[in-house]
Amino acid sequence: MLIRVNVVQVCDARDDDSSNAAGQKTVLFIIKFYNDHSRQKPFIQSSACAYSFLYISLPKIYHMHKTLTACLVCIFSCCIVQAQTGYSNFSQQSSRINDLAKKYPQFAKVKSLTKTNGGKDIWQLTIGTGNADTKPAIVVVGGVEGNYLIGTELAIGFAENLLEGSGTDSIKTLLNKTTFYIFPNMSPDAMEQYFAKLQYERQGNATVTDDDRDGKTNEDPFDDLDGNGKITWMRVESPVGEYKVHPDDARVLIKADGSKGEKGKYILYTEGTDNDKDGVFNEDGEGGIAFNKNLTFKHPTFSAGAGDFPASEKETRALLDYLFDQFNVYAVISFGSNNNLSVPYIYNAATANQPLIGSWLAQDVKADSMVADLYSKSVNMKDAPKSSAAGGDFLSWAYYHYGRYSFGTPGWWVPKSKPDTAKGEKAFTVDDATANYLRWAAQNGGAYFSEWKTVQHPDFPNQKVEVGGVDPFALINPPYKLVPDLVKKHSAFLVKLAGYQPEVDIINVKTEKLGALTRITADVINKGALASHSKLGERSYWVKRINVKVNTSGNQSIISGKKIQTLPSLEGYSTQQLTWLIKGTGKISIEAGSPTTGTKTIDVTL
Ligand SMILES: [Ca+2]
Ligand SMILES: [Ca+2]
Ligand SMILES: [Ca+2]
Ligand SMILES: [Ca+2]
Repeated sequence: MLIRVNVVQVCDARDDDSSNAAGQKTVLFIIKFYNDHSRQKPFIQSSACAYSFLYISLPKIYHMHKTLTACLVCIFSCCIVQAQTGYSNFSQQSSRINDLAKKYPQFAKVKSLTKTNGGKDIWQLTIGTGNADTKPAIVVVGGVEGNYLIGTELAIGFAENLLEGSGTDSIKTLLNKTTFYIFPNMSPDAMEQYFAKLQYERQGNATVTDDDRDGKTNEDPFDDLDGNGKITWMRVESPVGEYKVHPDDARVLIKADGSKGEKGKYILYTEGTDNDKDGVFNEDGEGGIAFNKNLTFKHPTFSAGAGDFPASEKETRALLDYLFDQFNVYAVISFGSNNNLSVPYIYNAATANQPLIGSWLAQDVKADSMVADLYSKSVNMKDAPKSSAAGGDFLSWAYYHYGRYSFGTPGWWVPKSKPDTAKGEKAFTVDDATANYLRWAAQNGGAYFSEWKTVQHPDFPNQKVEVGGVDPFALINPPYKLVPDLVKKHSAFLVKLAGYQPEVDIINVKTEKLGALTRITADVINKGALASHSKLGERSYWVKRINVKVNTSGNQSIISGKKIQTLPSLEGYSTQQLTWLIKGTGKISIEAGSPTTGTKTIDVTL
């Protein structure tokens, strides 16, 4: 807990303070209470409690300590303290999510989509106004992988930021136009391993699996050989080792390059023993099916963590069932290892034109680079690691099988460190992610690293075995103090992305009298930067096109032109001209719209 006391002003003695002699100076203090150093807003919600104004005359300032103490005791006794000093565990996440729905009932609704096999709720937050399901929508998904805690923080933090701003006109206008469906954590079973007694990076849920198909389940988990509560690495000295020490940092191992005549010294394993003596280490521990391997596009069937068939898991199934019913979704943002925001896709004609489309279509690649540009400007982070979707992943599903614009980012990565010349550091001779992390972390508050320590290992009785290395989670999750700023930047990005929303309008309406007939010409326009739907979506039943309808009545009839027609994907800021010949008199109406663009209706007098 941080208590901040601000001296606001030094002023003349208060008129009503009879104890102050005229001409004495008085100091006005404001006391604010913060959950921790990284939170930007005081946690005390009630304005009566949030600020305590103390007028203390200068001669009495020696009493200040006593007065402040009395005031603090008074405030503590009437407030509930919620400590938030690091990443939220599942129960804290659940409270944060449900609190939003309680605090902002006019904007936010929460429901549990399903429960995982581990008994944890998959929360859904819907943020919007009125009939939210009828407005164009953005989906935000966190916890795509259980070890990316930052993604869940970004998703919940976005909801919090958005709702905290819901009193402002700009956010009110946004929520009148756009709905956000937020699924903060798709991997709660796996994520809890961060908070468990034994900490290791886990992606699989609580479903029990036989990962190596030897007929036994969970028979060879990790083992904490050095007893530090974390699973790190284990290096075994061996003449046939593949790894050697990094030339610039002895704590780091890199692969020896045999083609350059380099010799390795170590075999590298994850920390543990071969419990079932099958020659493989830690091949089947707790942690079943990973959400990000359990989806339908290029499902990696038969690989560990993928599930026996796509969408085999309750959480996967529930999310897909829900989203397929939401025709109003035009973009899906996911926070996980797969990245097309800081490293946009490049068009590949050969794979894009295969019968089974294997890469983004040309028009959609353009949209990706436009949104990636917006992302880079919003978050201002460089040197993103390259990542490729491995199949069964959510980023691919949302584009190839759901037909929507799908954008993903890890949300954070270790920045490229610079050598500290004052300490005599030089640029690395070999680029390596771990060496870069250790240098960056040393300059930014300290590294999460366990020094290499020799252990007696039952599987290597006559060899030197050491346990150590970078701690789990450190390379992909920032120190928590950086989270609030990342949340702010990602929230700004999401709000700006909503500004790219496709929006249909009907303009340039002209009527010409041709005897008993009237020729009507009108432009259907997309006023948004994104197309009315993705180009790929044109092929999907689950994506609805812009529908243009002419409503006639009485003696009116349509002589030429279509009463109802659907338009192909209407590019951002583009128009399509339509024309009709109508017989009769009076008024007709023309309606154009789709779930992702909203609907516009105009009346035309014949
Ligand atoms: Ca097994
Ligand atoms: Ca085994
Ligand atoms: Ca350990
Ligand atoms: Ca084994």
